[in-house]
Amino acid sequence: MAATSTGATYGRDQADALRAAVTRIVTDTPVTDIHTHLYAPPFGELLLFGIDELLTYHYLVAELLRVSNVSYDAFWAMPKPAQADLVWKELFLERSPISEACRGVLTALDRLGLDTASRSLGDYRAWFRDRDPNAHIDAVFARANISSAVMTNDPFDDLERPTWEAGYAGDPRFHAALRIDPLLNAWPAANRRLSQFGYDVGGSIDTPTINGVRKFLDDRITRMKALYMAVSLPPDFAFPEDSARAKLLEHAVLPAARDHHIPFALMVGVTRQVNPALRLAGDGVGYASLAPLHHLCAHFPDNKFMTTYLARENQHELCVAARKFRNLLVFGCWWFLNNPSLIDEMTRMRIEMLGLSVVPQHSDARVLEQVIYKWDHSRTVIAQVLADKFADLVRSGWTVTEDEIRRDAATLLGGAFWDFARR
Ligand code: HDL
Ligand code: ZN
Repeated sequence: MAATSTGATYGRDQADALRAAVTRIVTDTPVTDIHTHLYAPPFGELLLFGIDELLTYHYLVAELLRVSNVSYDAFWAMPKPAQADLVWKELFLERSPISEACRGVLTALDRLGLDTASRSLGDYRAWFRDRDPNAHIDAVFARANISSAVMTNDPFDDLERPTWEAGYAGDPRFHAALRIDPLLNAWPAANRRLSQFGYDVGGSIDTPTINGVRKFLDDRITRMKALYMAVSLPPDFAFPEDSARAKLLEHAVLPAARDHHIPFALMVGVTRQVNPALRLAGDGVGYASLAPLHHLCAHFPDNKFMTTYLARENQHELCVAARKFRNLLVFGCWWFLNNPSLIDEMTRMRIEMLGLSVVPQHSDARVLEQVIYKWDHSRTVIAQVLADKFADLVRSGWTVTEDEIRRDAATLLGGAFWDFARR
């Protein structure tokens, strides 16, 4: 919900009123959540919601298995409600839930009107049991003040593909993003799948195979109305290099993104399955070179690159890279960076070096109600940073109107993305 403007103007003598106005406006400005793992209702069980899903989020599983004596195998053998019971007991009752992921569950419950002081898991389960998915999405998006969210759509996912093939016609609350990790990171298996899908691809990456991959990408981008294509990449991602990934990237993926005028999102620095026993919670992080990104931005000027890096140590040089390349848009405090202390550090760095030409945050939500806490916590930090920056401005004698603050907040909370995507 966006409130109407008061028409006020703020100068150096209205510092407190300015800070209050920035906080109110950042809270009131709807956001486009450009990277989530949420799904529109027709995707069925892929759309996760409710207290048991919130409590068994892989961030909490990792934290539970640090403090619990239960074996990995015993935990995975439990039914989900029993897993949630154990998380609740170990991380919320026997220890105060002060980690960001624990605190997030409580923020979500509280903002949905549930009494967290009761600590009654049974009451929470009963409340979620009665929810109608469509109405619940509207209620949750309203509380998170989300105008729309972008899904992560994997054309190789056997659970997701049938919904597209059954004629899914879209949902204004959810946009699609074509996620191509299997194609770029596991070519032999993807090659076999593309053949099964009926695309003319051979074992070697020659011109006919490139053309077959390109047809696949064109088909999926068009069918999904994909806002962008995305891939997550390991810390040692290299480009150029003599590899299947590099050939497919140069000769199929980037030409397709260019011709469809959509960005290509590089999500760099994830070391998959450092501890496989943790399953989805088993991925790690590594420092990555920015050389491949510099090369891609410089040598493919007609492509638009969105990027987020997973290592804290990459963040400053990423801001510098974005200053060098107008076809590069930095986004989000991804995954292990999505914590208030790091969101603050990164958002300050980004605004100081990039002004408003950045996307400060995405939620990465996997469970519907997580968008409430991920955006509540992030808006609080983004508002604090923005208020400080506006305070710096008026300290120089500059004045700023409420409409200008609203304009700039809208840029950070979606406008910069949409301008880039539509450029
Ligand atoms: O690759 C990704 O998109 C990551 O966000 C992973 O899905 C990760 O498991 C995650 O949920 N991070 O928040
Ligand atoms: Zn993600």
